[in-house]
Amino acid sequence: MNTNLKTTLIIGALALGIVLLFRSGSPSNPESGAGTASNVVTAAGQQIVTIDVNGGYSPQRSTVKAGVPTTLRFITDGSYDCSSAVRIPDLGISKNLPATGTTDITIGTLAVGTIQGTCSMGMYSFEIVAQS
Ligand SMILES: [Cu+2]
Repeated sequence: MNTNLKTTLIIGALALGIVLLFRSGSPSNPESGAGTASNVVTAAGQQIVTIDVNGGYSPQRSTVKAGVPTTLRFITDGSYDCSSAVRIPDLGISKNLPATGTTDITIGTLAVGTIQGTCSMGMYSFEIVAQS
């Protein structure tokens, strides 16, 4: 009985230690660091901007390079709110996204400046900032 209790305590302490080690290791993961990872990936001469759509747009601001072919990749996942109806008036874009899925919208090359996008009601917004 006494030995069992000791064993239980030791196993419990070890498990707690492993959990703490795991948790303290997480924030140093660069991909999960808030605000540090970019949502813009450049591959084969074009840049892909990934935007999560669900009750708004995340991130709200994306920074891209002007003059580089650009694709906006909207990710929906059970997004039944109006943010799934994307409007980018500056580019003449109006698109209804599926409730769940990946939708690429090719927008060509941007000039230096900021493009505004919104949901169909103008309630949620995002912007694409093109820099030289
Ligand atoms: Cu809306």
